[in-house]
Amino acid sequence: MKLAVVGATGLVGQEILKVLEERGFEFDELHLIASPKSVGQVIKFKGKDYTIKSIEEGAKLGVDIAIFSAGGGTSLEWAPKYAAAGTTVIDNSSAWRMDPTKKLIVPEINGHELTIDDRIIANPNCSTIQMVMALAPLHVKYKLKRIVVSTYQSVTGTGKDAVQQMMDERKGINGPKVYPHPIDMNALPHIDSFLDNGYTKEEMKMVNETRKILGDSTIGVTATTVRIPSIGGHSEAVNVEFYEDFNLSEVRSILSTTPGVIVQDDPKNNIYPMPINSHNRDEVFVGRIRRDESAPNTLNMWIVADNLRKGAATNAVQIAEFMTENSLVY
Ligand code: 2RA
Repeated sequence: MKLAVVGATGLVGQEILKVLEERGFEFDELHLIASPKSVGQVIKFKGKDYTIKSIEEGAKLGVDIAIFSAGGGTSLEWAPKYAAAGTTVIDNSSAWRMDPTKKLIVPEINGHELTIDDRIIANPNCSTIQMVMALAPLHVKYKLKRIVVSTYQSVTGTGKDAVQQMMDERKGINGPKVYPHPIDMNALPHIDSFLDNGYTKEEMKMVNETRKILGDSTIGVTATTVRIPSIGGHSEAVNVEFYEDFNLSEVRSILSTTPGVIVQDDPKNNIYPMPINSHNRDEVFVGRIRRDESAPNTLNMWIVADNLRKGAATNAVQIAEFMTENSLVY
């Protein structure tokens, strides 16, 4: 089993390495690949030195699985080349997510769709993954009609330079800027670029990816995505209308027994999910579960997860595990 991590020096790439180590993912060879500026650098993994290789070199190594986290442009160009060479590509960018010939996978929800013929598998957007993890089991029971979501997203979702901008601002340093406005002590209702319909790409990812993962194009979804000066995870206020009525204790019990979901919902004791607690955790945390008293069959929830973990690295590694455990890799 030859494994490659493409984009190994980025925030998600680094997190993928941590997750591979923590989960004891087994391989015979590991190849770390990154952009030309990092080629030749040495990265330690499990006490062993790995020299960063170029993406061109990586394509010739006959790797079985490549986890890509190198951006959409790189993925559009290189994922098909790796796939043509027999590699199963698990891609963390948005390049393939809405391609009807590619699967968009959250293993706990639709891993069963994967087959040996899937050569490029899309990893969904972070803000979508954590939301569908909590909504999928409720959809099975009560059937989703409409979702209204507002996000509070960590700067880690933008990358290392964004974390640096926030830290620089905090120290009064006038450093390079990633965002069009200050991020520290601010909130930017602007994640990814704006589209002609007035929404951002991030907002439309939440709409389209949710429907694709849940396999139901009739679900109404509307999103407002906001960047806030936090690290450790994305938070989401989610208002969900169902076709069927629910009972709150049953909702709690469904969520409490959903693998990968942890209910933290004891407001009297100030217990609710927060990014400070989701940091470095693989689970999705749900709290503030309450009935929307202004509308029938409607629920409010607060969903928090480490966007670099379940929102990116962990989900990608889980897909790799699913493919190997089910002998779906050539
Ligand atoms: C963000 N969703 O947080 C993105 C990262 N994929 O900006």
